[in-house]
Amino acid sequence: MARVEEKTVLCASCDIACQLRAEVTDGRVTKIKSHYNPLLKDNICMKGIYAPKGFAHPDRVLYPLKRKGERGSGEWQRVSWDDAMGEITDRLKKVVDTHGPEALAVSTSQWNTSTESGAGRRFMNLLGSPNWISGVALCAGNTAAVNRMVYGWFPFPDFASSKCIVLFGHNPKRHSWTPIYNSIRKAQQDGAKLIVLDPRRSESAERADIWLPLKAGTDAAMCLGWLNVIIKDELYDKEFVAKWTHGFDEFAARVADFPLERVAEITGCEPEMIAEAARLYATHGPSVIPWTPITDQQRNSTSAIRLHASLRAICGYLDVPGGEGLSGFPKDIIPETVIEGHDLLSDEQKAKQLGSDTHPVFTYRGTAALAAPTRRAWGHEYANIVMGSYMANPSATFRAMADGVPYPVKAFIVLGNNAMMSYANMELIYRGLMNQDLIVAHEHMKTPTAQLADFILPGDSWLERNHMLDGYGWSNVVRTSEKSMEPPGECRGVYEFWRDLAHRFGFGNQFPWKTVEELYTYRLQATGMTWEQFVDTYEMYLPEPKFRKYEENGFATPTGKVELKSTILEDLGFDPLPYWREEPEADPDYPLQLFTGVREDEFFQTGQRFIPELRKRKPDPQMFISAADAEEWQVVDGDWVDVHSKSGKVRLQTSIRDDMPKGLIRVPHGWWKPEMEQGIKGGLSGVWLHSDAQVCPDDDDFLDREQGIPHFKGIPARIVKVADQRAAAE
Ligand SMILES: Nc1nc2c(c(=O)[nH]1)N[C@H]1C(S)=C(S)[C@@H](COP(=O)(O)OP(=O)(O)OC[C@H]3O[C@@H](n4cnc5c(=O)[nH]c(N)nc54)[C@H](O)[C@@H]3O)O[C@H]1N2
Ligand SMILES: Nc1nc2c(c(=O)[nH]1)N[C@H]1C(S)=C(S)[C@@H](COP(=O)(O)OP(=O)(O)OC[C@H]3O[C@@H](n4cnc5c(=O)[nH]c(N)nc54)[C@H](O)[C@@H]3O)O[C@H]1N2
Ligand code: SF4
Ligand SMILES: [Mo]
Repeated sequence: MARVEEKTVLCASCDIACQLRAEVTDGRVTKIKSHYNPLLKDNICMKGIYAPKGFAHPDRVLYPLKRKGERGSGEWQRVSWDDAMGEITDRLKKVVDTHGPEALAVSTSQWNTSTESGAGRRFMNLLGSPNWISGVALCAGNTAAVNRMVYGWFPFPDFASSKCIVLFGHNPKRHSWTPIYNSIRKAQQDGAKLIVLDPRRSESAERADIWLPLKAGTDAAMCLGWLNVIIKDELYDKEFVAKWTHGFDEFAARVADFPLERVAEITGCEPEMIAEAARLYATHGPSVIPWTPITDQQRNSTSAIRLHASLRAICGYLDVPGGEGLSGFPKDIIPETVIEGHDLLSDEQKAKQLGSDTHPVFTYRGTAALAAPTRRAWGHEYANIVMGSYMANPSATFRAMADGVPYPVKAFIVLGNNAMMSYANMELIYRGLMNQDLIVAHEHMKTPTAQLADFILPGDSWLERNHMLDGYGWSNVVRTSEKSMEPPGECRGVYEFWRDLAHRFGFGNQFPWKTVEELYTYRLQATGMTWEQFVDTYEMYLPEPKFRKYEENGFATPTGKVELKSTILEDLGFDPLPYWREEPEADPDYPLQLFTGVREDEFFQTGQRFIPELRKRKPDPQMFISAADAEEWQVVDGDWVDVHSKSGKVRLQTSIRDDMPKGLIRVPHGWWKPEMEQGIKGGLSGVWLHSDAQVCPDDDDFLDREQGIPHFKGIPARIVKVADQRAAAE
């Protein structure tokens, strides 16, 4: 008789971390199901369902691999963990001895490697390198850092009790961020209004009470328009503003520069519609503006995010039921940032963090003024929410890797992150990777990034490890995930990697926890439980909700108030008020605009394209275009085209869609073809054909000023139909 049991797990096939149930038959996971808890029921998508297929794929890397021949040769030899770690240590020591510890850069994912529990940063801080980057620089982490500047934490929406939900582009679907999609649908069923701002008639736009089809990249201007209406019509919470905000008069004067006619011209929306949406938001509350990656990825990103924060604050929606909660650290649990040990890194090394001189917002320099206020309000100095504070700037890091400016970076460790395709300016990233003395990739698959490594180390998967997730340091809900099966081959977790490296570097006394479970037990000490007892007792550990917590200790900002006018930005030499930065002058050679995005149901970012059941549903990358543009550019459905920007081109298949506005095309993120030939000579599995990172520029015009993150929403573009259609289709 087969032995069947069920475990509660946290899916890490995307970053929303649904709590699911794994059916285990004779020690192997045979099925993934949604949780029986009615609140979690149906929080599952096809990526979660097919995850076990992916983890059992014959191409998964199961043993440590060492490169044979030149970098990118595509040839590997199997080595033992001990040999791999020994050689990695020797080579990293050599880099550090020659160039200093800052010559190590690390790039990680925020979710699939979060079982490290802060160990990676701890190692780097002990070694002396501040050069840590991640996709969170373009996704939530940077929003968290900017929100901290305004009111000291990154709020989380209370969908269940909200009366009005505003989606700036963000478009959760049945198979994209399923729990958020379910929460929004439920709130709508309970009577909440939905306002959607999207240049495209998205699925969310279809269900909205108000849809504002704004021009791509104009979200900050739109917010200034809303604020203009709200302040002029006195629809804001005057008591809160008087008591709890800093710089309201100057903020209001800036907003007054944006009358609706001006905003209508910038955004392309009707002034009456803009006013109607603003009034609904302000008067039909409590309202929420859930986090959106769209404003994470714009040249006006810092202003747009600050404006969202300011809207929440002045309308009185901060830390109230149905509004947006500022949770603080989890109760009774040592936060991950304490394990990260940012006080172990000297001020001298912190000052070397790449990009912090020009684009400081999420670096040590930009967040320094928050240390004392964060301790006052929340009890700890470092709040690394969504790992988005204390980061180096990605573009500056790749420049240091490629050109040695301002100093060389010569060793790169990449964990659960397909770095080559996951930032802007792929050509620069490639040059940076090719100029390294050591690249280590902790991975499941031979991604284009891993193909350029010296060592590929086999990572475990979320079914094969225990996990205690502290809400990415964002919410104070702690959730647990039980190991459901043994990792195959010699796959190992990221914690083990960092601990092993730390011991080899002589930092063993700072890594006393032999396993990540021991570290969890250490973090849980105030609960009086071991990890084993905790996971047996709790799937979810959450404190009683408390509201208006700022009334006790103020906001975690230098003034203790909501900084509508930022003392931090002022001190850093930036405009302390949110502003609108005009688009660069139009270039007649690139008359279209492209954006990257519209996530695909089947895949998470650059992943999953090797899973046949999913790939069959979406075999090729598609460019969305309106019928009018298609006619003008003489392409028909199914045509292969090269979409060009000034930085490069990407090959895509035409899909004519009536949800697309004229002048704007969609470029999908994350396409490579695992079935194509590996290695540099083979084209790194199609990355030079299909990766969107080729068309994303990172020169000054297309970088946000304060954070230095790239603009993905409105890049000047043109289309060239591929001459040999048959060859392109192969
Ligand atoms: N050019 C461009 N860049 C972007 C974006 C864009 O639109 N365009 N989008 C941005 C956004 S929104 C995000 S969220 C980021 C995402 O960027 P990434 O964090 O790089 O996410 P993925 O592309 O999914 O790559 C994750 C990798 O981890 C591997 N992996 C999966 N699970 C595990 C595990 O448990 N252990 C280990 N060791 N490896 C694992 C997968 O095989 C995969 O190669 O990219 C950002 N970068
Ligand atoms: N199945 C699946 N689900 C996923 C992911 C995945 O890869 N696959 N990725 C996850 C991750 S990491 C993220 S970050 C999210 C991203 O998911 P979403 O937040 O939904 O983002 P996108 O799907 O990229 O784009 C959403 C909408 O933004 C609109 N848009 C484009 N430019 C602009 C603009 O300038 N302003 C405004 N207001 N709207 C604009 C587009 O038309 C599109 O309809 O999805 C998550 N969920
Ligand atoms: S939405 Fe899908 S991929 Fe993401 S955590 Fe939930 S089940 Fe996993
Ligand atoms: Mo993301």
